[in-house]
Amino acid sequence: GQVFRIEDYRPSDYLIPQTGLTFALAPEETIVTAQLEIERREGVAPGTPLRLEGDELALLGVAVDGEPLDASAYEATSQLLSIPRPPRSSRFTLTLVTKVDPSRNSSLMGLFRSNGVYCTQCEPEGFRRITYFVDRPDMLSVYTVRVEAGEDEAPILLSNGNLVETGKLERGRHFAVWHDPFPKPSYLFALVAGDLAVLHDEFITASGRKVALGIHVEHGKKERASYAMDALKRSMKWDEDIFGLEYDLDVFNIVAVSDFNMGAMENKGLNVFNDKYVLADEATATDADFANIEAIIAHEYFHNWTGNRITCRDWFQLCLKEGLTVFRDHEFSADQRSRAVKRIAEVRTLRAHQFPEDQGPLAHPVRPRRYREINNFYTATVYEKGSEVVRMIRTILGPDDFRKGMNLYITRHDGDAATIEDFVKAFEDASGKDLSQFALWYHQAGTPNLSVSTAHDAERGEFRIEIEQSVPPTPSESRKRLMHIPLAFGLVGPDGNDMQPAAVDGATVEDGVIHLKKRRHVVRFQGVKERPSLSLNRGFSAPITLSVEQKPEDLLFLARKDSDLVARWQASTTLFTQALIQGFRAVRGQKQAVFDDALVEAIGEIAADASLEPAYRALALTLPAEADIAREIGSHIDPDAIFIAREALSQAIAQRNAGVFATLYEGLDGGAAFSPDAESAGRRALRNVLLDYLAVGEGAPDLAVRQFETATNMTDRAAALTVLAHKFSGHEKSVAALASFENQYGDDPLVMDKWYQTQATVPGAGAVDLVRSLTRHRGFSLSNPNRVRALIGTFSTMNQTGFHRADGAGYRFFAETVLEIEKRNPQVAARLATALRSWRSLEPTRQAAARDALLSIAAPENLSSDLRDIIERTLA
Ligand code: B3K
Ligand code: ZN
Repeated sequence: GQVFRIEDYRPSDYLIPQTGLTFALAPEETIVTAQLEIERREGVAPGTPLRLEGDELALLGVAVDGEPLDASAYEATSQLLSIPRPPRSSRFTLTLVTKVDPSRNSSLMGLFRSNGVYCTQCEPEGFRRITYFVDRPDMLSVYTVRVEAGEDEAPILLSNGNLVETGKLERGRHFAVWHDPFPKPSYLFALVAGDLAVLHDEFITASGRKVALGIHVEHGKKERASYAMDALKRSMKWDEDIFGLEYDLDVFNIVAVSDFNMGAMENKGLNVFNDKYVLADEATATDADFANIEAIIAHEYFHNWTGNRITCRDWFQLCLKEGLTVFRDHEFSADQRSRAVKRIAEVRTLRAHQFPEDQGPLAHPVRPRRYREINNFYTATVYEKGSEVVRMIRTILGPDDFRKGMNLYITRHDGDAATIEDFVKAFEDASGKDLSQFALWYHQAGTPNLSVSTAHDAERGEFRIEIEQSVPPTPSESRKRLMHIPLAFGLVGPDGNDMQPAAVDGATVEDGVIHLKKRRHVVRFQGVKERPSLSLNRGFSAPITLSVEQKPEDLLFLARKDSDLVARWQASTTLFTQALIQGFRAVRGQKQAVFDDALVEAIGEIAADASLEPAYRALALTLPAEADIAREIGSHIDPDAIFIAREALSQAIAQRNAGVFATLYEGLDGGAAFSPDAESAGRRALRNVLLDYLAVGEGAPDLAVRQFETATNMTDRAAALTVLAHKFSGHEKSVAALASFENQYGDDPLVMDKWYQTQATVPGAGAVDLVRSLTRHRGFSLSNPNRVRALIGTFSTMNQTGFHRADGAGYRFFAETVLEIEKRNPQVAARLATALRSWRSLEPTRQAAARDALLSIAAPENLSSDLRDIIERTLA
């Protein structure tokens, strides 16, 4: 396939200041008439050939300035329309008529139908599946869109911007005309038409603009959209309060559809959502669902400024809108919930998704320089690491200069298609700081490692920290440059309070942050009589790994006392990880895994520490996932041994603390009316972690059975089901719970996804057959991305013992299924295939089996560019 390179960017020869579109919607044959006002860019020679991109298009007609074009005057394939000798005038009108088939569009890019609703997805290159266009993000155009459809089939007709006209047509059809006054790239175009229920509300902006809000969902589901509506209004207010950014149209619509390749899409004034991230009530959604809805509603809304008003010059700049907008939604959730708990959740996500990407064959810089298939670059690196980079800019500048930089970026670039260089420059100009070394975070792939050692000289009252940075090599970047890493830290004294000594190397230390810029730094602190416990990377100030020798008693101390909750959580996680790695080694050596009493006891103390919020305690009690342990071990991974070690630690903790846990569990009993707020969710989270620990020993399933049967919300019910299905797989009580769940929710696909997920993660060799049989379940379909992700995605990423079966059966099933999905939806298949990216870390037998599976996915000759790109890079 073709490789796109950032250095090949050049402005297009022609601009399209105005775009008129008319859609005559019909399920199998939709006719699109595009009227493009074309303008030759200044300095471009008259008559320069015009080339427009297409994708699987059928062209019915072309006219220039109203005159039909002779077939010899243009060349059209399904992928390209080229006019070798366009008018020499500086402006002309190009009219194009194309035909598309929304019903047979299973790729869910361009115009498709989901449960009978017409819907579009254009980012990044879906608009060219609707009409020929200069389909690139720097081609800003003002859109006027006329939508025509049958009144019965589609009473609701939506597009971007404001509604300007509606009316009736012949033969039971009607139309609506929408005009969006803000010039936008084609990837932000959207159209929705269908029979949907609407939840209405309104928002008055800070300057008094009245905005009509609408959330469109399937009939019968309006009530389930009220949490999303509430989250939307809170997002609108928050962006005004925190960033001074107001909404700019008279209407803001959200539509929920059930077939969608991703979470949601920020089309101007018309966000389209995967219904999973809109619909929620206590009976059908978990606390995690509520939190995701709040975050994604906010994320898409925030794009109105960071993405839409200021968009990307080219797709290499994707992190310009995504990293920044993730940062903004993280801050929003932190303000709405518990900041520390939110931050810990972010760290866990980053480590689980971005670190393995950055440390494997698919590693790429936050701003890549090359791609073959842009769809494969909507990655954890671009999104989550991209957000971490923005967070570090704030750490380096401080909140005031950061805000000044944001203001400057927005006033300077409103209406532009901008670059990362523009973004960084705004912060440099606003603060007077030089960010040139820092900008490497955008350009250099790989997770930096800091190797840290300390020494304390009691006599001289000196504490010394020595830090050395390194960045491991990544594909096509073997030599790395030194980075600017802001490392927040604290010296915790014996009383648990932070010491306040002066640093001798003052140049590198500022407000509790060491600014590492060289390979090696030595920082000396004076007046330190007693040896402190060193708290590092507080608040997770930099997305790095640490190699540091810390005494277990120091870590235990930090796990109890560190005033920074993120670092405190990190201390208990590090202790768990070390214990689990030792346990893993013991299991591999045919020995019994044994664990330190002090650790096992400390966990009981943390669980019962009422000074800590329950949500924090839930996190501190949660053992690292099997995949986390595998990542820390790094190579020769044997998932079965990891599983055994983890179970052993879990049981040791459960046995030692059974009494405390049981008392706590009963004391946390909800009772009160359900509320999705963070505090209540935290109590449920702690209670459900305890439930998991309590499911051992005599009468083990009973507590889970009781919770399953008496639960008054989905969080508690699903948690109990998971304990039963995972710990008592095959047990009559587990089988009964699964059957009862299916019986109750069989007609609710979003709830059934939880049922698929729970079974996809049943540990052990039996999972492959179970998952295979579930692909034939009446509610399952390989064409629906949510179903595929719930069953196949979950199995391949969350079921370490089932997927990584030593005989390779998990991989073979996976390869077959990926190829089946690819026939329908290449993007979803390509995303799924990344589950094998860490295959080289496996022990040799599994490694060979995984490689065979990858080769079998690569075998078909007509593989999509999406899947081929992933597989080739994974095998390279
Ligand atoms: N911008 C979209 C993602 C589009 C993905 C295309 N493969 C959603 C978001 O990040 O807000
Ligand atoms: Zn986004």
